[in-house]
Amino acid sequence: KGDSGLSEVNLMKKQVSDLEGQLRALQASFSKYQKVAAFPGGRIVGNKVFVTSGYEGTFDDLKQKCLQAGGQLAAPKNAAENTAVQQIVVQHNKSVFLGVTDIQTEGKFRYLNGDAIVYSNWLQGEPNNEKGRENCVEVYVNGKWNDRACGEKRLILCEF
Ligand code: GMH
Ligand code: CA
Repeated sequence: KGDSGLSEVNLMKKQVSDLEGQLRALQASFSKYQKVAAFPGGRIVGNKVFVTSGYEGTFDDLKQKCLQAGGQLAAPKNAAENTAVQQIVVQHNKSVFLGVTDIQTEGKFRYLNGDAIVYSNWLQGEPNNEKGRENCVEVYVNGKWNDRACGEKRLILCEF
């Protein structure tokens, strides 16, 4: 048992060092694809990547396109994420629609999964539900949020 125990230890050492090599390769590969995701106009904040394709459309259109790509409409959940969204808006000089609406209950803004929002950055005086028909949320170049009619066309911004 003594000998076979030793060789088992040696086998495990070999397996651990193989895994270490594989992990290093994966880390290098991941780091490269993070850069790919952020070039030329994407932003990485923590584990989240914000990317636009430059497409413009209505809220339903944009939502569908982000889902189809395996992501979802951008929904910044803190100031750092909102700044990343703002930078993309500035870069394109076009407002984006967020993955935030009050379609379910007027005045109660939620993520697309139905959870109540945990962060917001409303412009003073917003949301004002102008003419009673603003259930979507756009981000201005100053990073501030405005509720806006979902049928308007805005720049797509997905998060992955
Ligand atoms: C109204 C006014 C404006 C405001 C818009 C905006 C539309 O026209 O209150 O000052 O910018 O609504 O909220 O979404
Ligand atoms: Ca408004």
